[in-house]
Order: sequence, then C-alpha cells, then structure tokens
Amino acid sequence: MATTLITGGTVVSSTGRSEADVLVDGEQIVAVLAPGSQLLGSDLTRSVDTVIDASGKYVIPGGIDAHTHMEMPFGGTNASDTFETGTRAAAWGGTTSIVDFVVQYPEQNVLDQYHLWHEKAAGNCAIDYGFHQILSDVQDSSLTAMDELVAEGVTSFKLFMAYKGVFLSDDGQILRAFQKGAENGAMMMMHAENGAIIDVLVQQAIAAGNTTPYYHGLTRPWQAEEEATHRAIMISDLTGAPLYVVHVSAKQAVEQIAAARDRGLNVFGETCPQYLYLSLEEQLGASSEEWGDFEGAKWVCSTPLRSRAEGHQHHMWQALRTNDIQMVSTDHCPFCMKGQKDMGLGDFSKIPNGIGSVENRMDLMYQGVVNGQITLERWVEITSTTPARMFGMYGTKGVIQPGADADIVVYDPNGHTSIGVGKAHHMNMDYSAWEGYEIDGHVDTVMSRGTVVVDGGEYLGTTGHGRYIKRGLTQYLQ
Ligand code: DUC
Ligand code: ZN
Ligand code: ZN
Ligand code: ZN
Repeated sequence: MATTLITGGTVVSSTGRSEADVLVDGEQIVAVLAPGSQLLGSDLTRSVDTVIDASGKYVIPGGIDAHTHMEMPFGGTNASDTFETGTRAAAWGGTTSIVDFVVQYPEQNVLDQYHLWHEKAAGNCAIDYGFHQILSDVQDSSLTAMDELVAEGVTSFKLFMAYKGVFLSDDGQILRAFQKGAENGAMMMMHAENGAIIDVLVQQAIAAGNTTPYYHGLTRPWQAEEEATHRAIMISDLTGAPLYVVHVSAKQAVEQIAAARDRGLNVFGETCPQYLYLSLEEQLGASSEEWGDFEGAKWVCSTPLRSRAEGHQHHMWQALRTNDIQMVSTDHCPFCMKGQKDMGLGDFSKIPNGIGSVENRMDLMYQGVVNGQITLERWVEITSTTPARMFGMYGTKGVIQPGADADIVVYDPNGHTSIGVGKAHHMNMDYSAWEGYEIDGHVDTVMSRGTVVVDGGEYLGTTGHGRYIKRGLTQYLQ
C-alpha cells in the first residue's frame, strides 16, 4: 500500500501542538514521529512513496461537519447540493466527513427513508459520510425504528418544536422519543424554536404587509428559541436522554444550555458560522441592484440571524471559548436565489430556509483564531475532535494518531482565501453567503483516508471515494 510522509509541519490537536511528521500507510495514520525520525534505520523521506512538505503549516485532523442537508426536499424545492457536489465542496474546504440528516416527513416510513438516503449517497460522495435521522410526527413505528437505526450506526435523532405539518412533533411525542433514546443510548437532537408562537407572528407580519426577508428574523424572536431550548432541556432531564441543541443562535438559549450543564446534565449546543459572524441588522441593510431589499433572502435560515445590538454574536464567541457551546457545524442547506429563494418574493415565509457553508467552515473558524476569538487548539476541537466524540466516531476520525483514518488537512497560516468573490466556490449555489469574506489562511492539502483529494488549488478527488461511517454511541457524556 502507498505510504506518505507529511513532514515539517506543526501537528495541532485539541490539547496541544508539536513539530512532528505524520506517516500514512494506505488509508490510515501509522505513526506520529519526531521530525527527521529514522524508522528501522532508514531515512523515511527516502523510503516512502510520497512526501508532503508541510513546513510552516499546520497539520490538523480533517474537518467534520456534523450538520448538512444534501439534496433535502424542503420548502417546496430541494437543497441545491447533491451528495456529489456538496461533498466535493466540503473537501475543497478541508472537511473530510459529514453527518447528513435523513429526513422522514409525516406519513413516510422511517426505515424506507434511511435506505433512500443510502441510495442517494452511495457511490456519490467524495468524502466519508454518516447519517442522523430526523423524526417528524413521532409514531410507535418510529420508536421501534430507532433501535434498528442505532444498530446501523445512526445513533442520533433530530426532532422539531417548529414547522407544523412538516417536521413538528408535540411535547408528548418528543417525550416518547427521548425515552427511547435514554434506553438505547442515542443522542437526541432538537430544533428548539416554539413553532406555535412563530406561526402566529408570521401570519400577523404578512397580514400587515411586512413581507421582506428581514421579517423572517423578527418573527422568530429569541424568546421562542429560549423557551423551546428550556423545554427540550426539561424533557432531557426528565428522561435521562442526552440532548444536543442544533443551530443555537440566541444568547438566552446559550444561557439555558450553560445552566443545564452546570447542573451536570448531558446537554450540548452547536452553533454555526452564520450566528458568529452575521446579523439581523446586516440583513435589514442588505440590498442589491438585482434583488433590491430581497437581497436579504440570501441569509434566511432557521434559527434566524440575530441582532448585533443585542450582543448575540459576541456572546456566542465567548460561549465557544468557555465550552458552553461545544462545536460548530454549518447546517449546510443551500438554495439558489434564482428559482428557489425567489419563491419568497413578496412573502418571506415562502423563502426556503437555509444557508450553504460546507466549504467555508474551516476557513471561517480559522479566522476566529486570527482574530483572537479562539485558540488554534480550540479550532481543531470545535471543528473536528468534538464532532467526532459527540457523534461516536472518535479514534477513527477527529484525531491524528496511529490507527486513525488518514483524514488530514495541511493548513497554511500564511496563505489567504477570498471567499465567494465572483461566485468562486464549489457549492451548487448561484451566490455565496460569505461573498467578500477574507481569510488569513488557506486549505492547502486535504487527504481523505490516505488519498489526497485537494492539493495546492487542484481537485484530485473522485466521486464515490467516500464511505458510509457506521457510528457508535456518543463519546462525549459528562
Ligand atoms: N433550518 C434551516 O435553515 N434549514 C433547514 C432546516 C432548518 O432547521
Ligand atoms: Zn433545524
Ligand atoms: Zn439543519
Ligand atoms: Zn496555500
């Protein structure tokens, strides 16, 4: 099998950094060595097949984006990235694993949907992929399916407190699913927004003629997020099932999670780059020649962008530092402006909800290191190591150590990345949510299970290289 030595770089883990060479044999890391090591008396740089010079660069475990929606049917259309285009874009951005959400809508059979997602992904992914399962309108059959799915490596289940008729489960249904999670060890994930409140506010806004994208955020207030987060925590406490709150954007929701953790509960929070960098005020001010004030539709997602004046973004960075929030995923759910987002011209409630960032997460979070918001080690932790532990992949993924998959990124802190300028990105979108963002760093080389898939601005990956990750139970309980 082919051997590769990544030499001269600084290997960064969630707990520290050191100058070290990484030896890869086939699909796995076989050694992490002091620089210039001789193995069995021979000079490694001469005896390996390939040498990657990482001098002056960081060598990190490949990114794990634990929240994506490739080709998801949603909002009257489909998320615009397929598994093929979305995982290719992920690879470009230094992400080597995704965990995508199998969707079950009401009336659909959970296991049929799970098999359908395998059909969509198999043979199409550039990088490795696992699945979470979305449960809508929980029924008895959903509960028995949960046991089967855990055995298949789908060890996490997302429920919704919003989106009536689409995803919503009532509190009794949520309770029953959490009871099952407590029994089989699954991680229970929650979309924590009070949908009943939101539905009324949306109707009132539209009736009053407030139809622009800005009102999407105003009709999904932080109180609806805080209340739902609290309710989810109570159901977690009552049942003993661990809770992972997805796409947390409100500082008050963070406070609920922090308080629960202080009580010793297994409650965790995820945020996304959009809630760290973007704001409702910017959405209000967004305007273009092409779209007028509909420009703001580019950033319509749920939970919504929050007010900077209220301090949500500032608080979210702090929560990332203090581990009140444990990790960053993208909630990659891309839609084009033309033909998709524009369904909501004249009625913001018809804009498909979602932002695509799977390609940009590693860079955007690295900029947090440059800006002094998080440490280099914390960057690795929130983008790779914790996602691996949270979702039962650690050891194989999320770490550079012998025996782990050779999912490795060589990141250049002296490089530069201009995101999305002139639509220059690899996601299947006709715009970038991050156009104009400048990153003081660059993804140079990306290796997926021992195969170089991106190198020096060139794509070398292949459709179908990515394999299904059969995950174990969470390794992150406190
Ligand atoms: N939020 C989004 O923005 N898109 C997909 C589903 C969700 O909860
Ligand atoms: Zn959600
Ligand atoms: Zn999502
Ligand atoms: Zn570079």
